[in-house]
Amino acid sequence: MSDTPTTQYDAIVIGAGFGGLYALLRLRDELGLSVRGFDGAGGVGGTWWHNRYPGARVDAPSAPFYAYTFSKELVDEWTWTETQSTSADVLRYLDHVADRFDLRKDIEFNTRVTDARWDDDTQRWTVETSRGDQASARFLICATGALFVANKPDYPGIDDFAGPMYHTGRWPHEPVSFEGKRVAVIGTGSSGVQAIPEIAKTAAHVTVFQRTAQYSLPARNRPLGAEELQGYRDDWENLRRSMYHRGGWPFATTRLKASDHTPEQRHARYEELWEQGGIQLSINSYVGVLVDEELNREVGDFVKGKIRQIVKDPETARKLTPDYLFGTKRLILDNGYFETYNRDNVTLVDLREDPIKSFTATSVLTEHGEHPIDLLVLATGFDAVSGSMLQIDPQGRNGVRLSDKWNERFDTYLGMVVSGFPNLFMIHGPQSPGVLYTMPLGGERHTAWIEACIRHLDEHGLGTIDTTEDAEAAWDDEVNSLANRTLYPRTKSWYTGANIPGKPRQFLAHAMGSRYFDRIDAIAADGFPGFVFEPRRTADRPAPATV
Ligand code: N01
Repeated sequence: MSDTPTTQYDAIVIGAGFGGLYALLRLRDELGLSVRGFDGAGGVGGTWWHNRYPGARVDAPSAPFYAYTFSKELVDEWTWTETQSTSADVLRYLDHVADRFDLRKDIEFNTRVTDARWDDDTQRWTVETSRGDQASARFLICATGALFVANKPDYPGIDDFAGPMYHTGRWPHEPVSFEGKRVAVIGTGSSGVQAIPEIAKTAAHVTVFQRTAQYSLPARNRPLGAEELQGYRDDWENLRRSMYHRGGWPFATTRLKASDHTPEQRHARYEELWEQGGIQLSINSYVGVLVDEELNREVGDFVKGKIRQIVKDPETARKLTPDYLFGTKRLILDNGYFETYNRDNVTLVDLREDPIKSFTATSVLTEHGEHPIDLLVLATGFDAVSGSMLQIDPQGRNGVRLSDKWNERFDTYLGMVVSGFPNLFMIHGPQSPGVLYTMPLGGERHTAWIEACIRHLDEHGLGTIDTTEDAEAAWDDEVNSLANRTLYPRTKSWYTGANIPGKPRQFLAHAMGSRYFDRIDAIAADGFPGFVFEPRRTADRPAPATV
């Protein structure tokens, strides 16, 4: 660390997305702490600041639920216009939130936290930033994003390609024109599936390079009428309550069992839910789609049948047919993805049959051919969940780095704290529900827990909170045993770290969203079992920072 003078705060919040903005607000306005936020981006938005690729939308029927729930006034004053919000809409909303709650003045934008180090003597974290400044605080809140560190494939010669190359997760803010261009898209996860139909509308040609065929359901996005939105506002308390208890969404989850219906009745139900679109087929068909393999295969076969119906060329339809268990990779919602393959200007290359060998300045070379291109889009995903924390790689007690601690497993307690890293809290960390829950609401609930924890420390004259390896081992058992009751671990996905070469394989999320949050609330109410505390060594809070 440099010798630059260090500015003192009570808390530092890394990240100005949904999670970080709310943590800043609560810690500042409810606890009265001096708080400094940092974000490498030029404005608020977190993941949304960077994911502005064509077609980028929330991958759920989002409005008005993919938003903050804490303020009824905010719900009343914000008008969502479509059922599946665009990236631009979400950014506008977060800009509004930042202004409404006067958050910007406490955030340094265009400023990455490049290092963080714990000092046991002062019981404080010191961070260093990309501007070469230092700041120190009792608490380090890491709202660094589950889908932040872009994964760039290391194909031979990829950097020899002379045309523009864009990663969907790092999309430029200037408009990108595809007009008249031959475009290659590598990757068919949510980002690729959202982007491909939009790009195909204006490009001369789109060649899609697919490694794994995906399940995707029709989003059935539509305008959200004023009356419908008002209905949600009027019923907000009920909706919010059901979001708390239904995996983060208020939509009814079915109690029907597959055995309640005949195969014909089940098929009719799948048809109906397919027509309704969104995540209905997965959450509202029958209990246990992600647990019961036979049921899962039946639902998966139904979707495969739909792909065959939509895609006119049987060979393309065959290549687009997934061969893994339904929903065990992140389920995708699309607006005309499979239909796009009926266009004359779209070609699919199945990388399992025709792998990429290398790139030239003007083309992609595969085993069986050359594909001349003008523009390359990498929709190749993220070093998910753990990647953004490891990019900072904080140094905890005894000089141990997080990368030392996490070299074989991403151990945490409650998905929020790591032993040896006192007073560091992760929002949406590994082994918390994160991406399996509605993230804005999950961030609110994590923040409420952190707030309760800081109150507990202050009320009891405590300086540090840490956990133990025993608590982490027990948590690891719990997370694994829950995951192993589902079909998720059976598939290679970013949920299990399998998308990144060399990354430890581990199911990265706690699979019981709402019950997880009830559980951590109970732990807080119970006096924080599984944690260890030390008395505060400095009597006074540092004076509020002057900057
Ligand atoms: O990333 P992905 P994404 N060569 O990892 C392929 C969220 N999201 O950016 O399946 C060739 O899902 C890879 O192939 P495979 C959402 O939660 C949210 O699309 O690993 N291909 C896959 O097809 C989503 O799940 C919103 O075999 C390579 C694709 O690239 C998550 O972000 C909107 C490759 C990557 O798919 C990630 O989605 C959009 C290689 N070397 C997305 N490496 C919101 O609502 C990877 N692939 C916030």
